[in-house]
Amino acid sequence: MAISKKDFKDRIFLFDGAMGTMLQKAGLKGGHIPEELNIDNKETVIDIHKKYIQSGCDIITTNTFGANKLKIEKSKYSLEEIVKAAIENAKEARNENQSANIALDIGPIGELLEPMGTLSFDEAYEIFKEVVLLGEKYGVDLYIIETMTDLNEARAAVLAVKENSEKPVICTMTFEKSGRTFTGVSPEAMCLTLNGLNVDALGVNCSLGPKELEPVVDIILKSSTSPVIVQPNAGLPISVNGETIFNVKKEEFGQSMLSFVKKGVSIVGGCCGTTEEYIAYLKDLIKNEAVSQREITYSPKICSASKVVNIDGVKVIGERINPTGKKLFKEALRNNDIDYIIKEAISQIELEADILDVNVGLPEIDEVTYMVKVVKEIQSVTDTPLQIDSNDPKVIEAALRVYNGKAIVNSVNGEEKSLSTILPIVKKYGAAVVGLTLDENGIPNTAEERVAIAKRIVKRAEVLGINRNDVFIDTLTLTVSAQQEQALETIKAVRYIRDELGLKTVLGVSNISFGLPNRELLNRTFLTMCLNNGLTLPIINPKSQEIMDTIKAFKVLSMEDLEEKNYIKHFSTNKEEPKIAKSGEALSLKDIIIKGMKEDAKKATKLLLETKKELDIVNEDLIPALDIVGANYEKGYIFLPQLIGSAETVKNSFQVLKESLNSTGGQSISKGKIVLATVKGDIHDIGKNIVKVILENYGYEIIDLGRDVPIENVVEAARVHKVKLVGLSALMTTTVKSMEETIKSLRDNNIDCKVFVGGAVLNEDYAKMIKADYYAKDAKEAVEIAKIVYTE
Ligand code: B1M
Repeated sequence: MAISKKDFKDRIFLFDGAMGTMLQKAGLKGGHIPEELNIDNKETVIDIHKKYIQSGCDIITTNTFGANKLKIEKSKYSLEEIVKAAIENAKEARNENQSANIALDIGPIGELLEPMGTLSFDEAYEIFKEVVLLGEKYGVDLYIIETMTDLNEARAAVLAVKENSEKPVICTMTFEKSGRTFTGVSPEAMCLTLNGLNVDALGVNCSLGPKELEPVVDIILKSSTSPVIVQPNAGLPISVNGETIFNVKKEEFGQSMLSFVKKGVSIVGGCCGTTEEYIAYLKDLIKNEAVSQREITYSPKICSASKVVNIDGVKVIGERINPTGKKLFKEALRNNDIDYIIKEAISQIELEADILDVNVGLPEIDEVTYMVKVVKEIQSVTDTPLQIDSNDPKVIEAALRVYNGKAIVNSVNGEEKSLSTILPIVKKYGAAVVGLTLDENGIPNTAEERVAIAKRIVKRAEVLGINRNDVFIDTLTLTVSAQQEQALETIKAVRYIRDELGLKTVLGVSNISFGLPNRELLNRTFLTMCLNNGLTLPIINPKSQEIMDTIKAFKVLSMEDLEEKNYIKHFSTNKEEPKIAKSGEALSLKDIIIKGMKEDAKKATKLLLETKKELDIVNEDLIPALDIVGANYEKGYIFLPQLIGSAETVKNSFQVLKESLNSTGGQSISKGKIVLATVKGDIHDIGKNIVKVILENYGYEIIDLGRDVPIENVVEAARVHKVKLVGLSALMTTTVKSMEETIKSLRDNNIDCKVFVGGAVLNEDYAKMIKADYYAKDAKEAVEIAKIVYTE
């Protein structure tokens, strides 16, 4: 009988092992598309499925890991032919044991999504949807999305299943030793986001051996409200007498998996290197196990892909991304000046906002398009979670679709229309929501009436399956100059919500003081009174130092800032003043690069060119900024999306430098040809591109082979163009080896040329060791080398 969504909560399930390594073992040679074997060598695929079924697994996985439009572009078969054959093979193997279920395997697309790559969320969704529709057409029992490293890609795949199928869906991601995925996703952020999307199980696959995965599994078990699945590798691959084996034996693998089951993991299986023997051994160990109950205390948390904000105390929501009452902001929206908005985001974060409210509602702009754009841009430069602020359900849904994490929706209210349109969207995307205590009759005068509306909102949310702790109640700040008695009613309602309903509260604080002098004083005093009565999420202007200082002081007095650590850190006399990205104020090019403000980079570079030479800008601004970015990345302060954001910013700056160089110093007669390449395995090409432009500027003709260049392409280019000089760049310790092999291949093929090498990872000694003729520290030295070679 086909598996149901409920089954995962009630019993232990055993998945199979890894199709990929089994196919390799069966003789699959590198360079083939493994999914073609569903047609070309179906017996082998069926045999692998049968082996796993015989070893006792409950679910087998189709041979479709790479079956998507992009990955099989070069295949002789269509996507439909491949998926159909894969499902038929699994069905044929199932004749062995009709109780085995068939999961359609969905792997990563193979191209990065924005902002790390160029694929849009919608394109990714469509690619996954195509596969899911084939799964439905040819009949699978469930879907497993696996080996994901980008949370947004995982989200696109989950939505593609949920919107096109009723079948259960499992999603697993792959974590590195650092405890995060390659793009910086934390296990907790994965759980919050995928639980919100209502997956039927989630967890981790591939990555490492089971022991190394334990810390990640422990976090997932504590965080996930969905059943948890674990499918590790059989350790690391090692080569013994030319054969690849994995260093964790089936006994060790099985015992680790059993301990996971005892802790509460309810779906187990294997990834790379786990043959049928591993699965059979594991089956034997877990056959009498029942699902171990886990203690999960649900606390309200929101997140981006790499940062979780626990609403366990006062958290500041920055209010500045909102055109209301802000002339400059309105102008920025009308002029499509995204950098202005990004600056508002960055400066609020630097001033310690925990969450950013995002509101782009202006009657004359297309709010849906703009909201999506702003959400995407903000999440490419920062990992601070967002609050999506709009009245329009279409805007909210469009923003939640691209938001990479668990957001807050601002807001729903007690009106029937609002409840019935906003809450289903909140539920579908797994967001938290602000509940405004007003309804068809407007804002009630008394605290009791507001609390009654709050109760109604919470009840409706719960009916839809939204956890009541994810509803943050806004008891509404009214202007004290118009309705003086209302301030105390608002505060009373805050206290009631905390004490009687046990929920978190939100208030836009500064409304209190409209129309009165010394607004800061009233705002600050009202804020203190509210905080003391339980306000958790003040929506405020982080640029107001007095307000922010008040919150810091409150946290000390309310025992939230234990041992006054944060207070002392902030107010100690010898702390460094942060450089704040104030809107309207010019930042240095270095800061612009560090913050990833792409558009501002061009302006700042042009300005600098008035006082500095191009190469000085490279050496004194670009490289030092990227050094800081690199160090922040290494320390885990920023993650891949931000690293890429800074790299893109440098590209914009360098484009301006290049134009300037070409307009001033270009020389028309070639002094000689030079082949340049960033070596195989390395995609860092900023440095190589600088070297290229400078050499061209000195009159050399550059044959630029690009980055990640195969050894044979370098050899071929050097031969065909009969160059006297080849330049190779490498930025990573791991790719110096590939540089050495490229040099060796040039020598072995008797190419009569000199080789010079460069890149931050090299030095004179390394260059000698890998048998390069010259080492260039920077672009200037590259020119010196070219002069020597071409005047010899
Ligand atoms: Co990455 N990256 N990166 N990265 N990245 C480094 C190199 C790293 C040191 C960061 C860190 O962890 N601290 C680290 C390498 C660690 C190591 O092996 N020692 C690293 C890593 C780990 C990675 C990834 C693996 C991250 C990941 O995906 N988890 C991944 C690698 C992918 C791959 O290559 N297979 C990756 C990806 C990226 C981005 C795509 C995001 C981006 C590159 C964008 C691009 O190049 N198009 C990027 C960036 C920007 C960096 C840092 C921050 C900056 C590099 C740079 O452009 N510097 C870098 C940290 C750092 O260097 N501080 C880092 C500025 C550039 C002008 O300097 O290239 O040294 P440089 O060039 C100088 C000189 O060295 C010399 O002249 C230039 C001008 O003076 N020179 C030559 C260079 N080549 C020359 C050739 C010559 C002559 C002189 O003759 C031929």
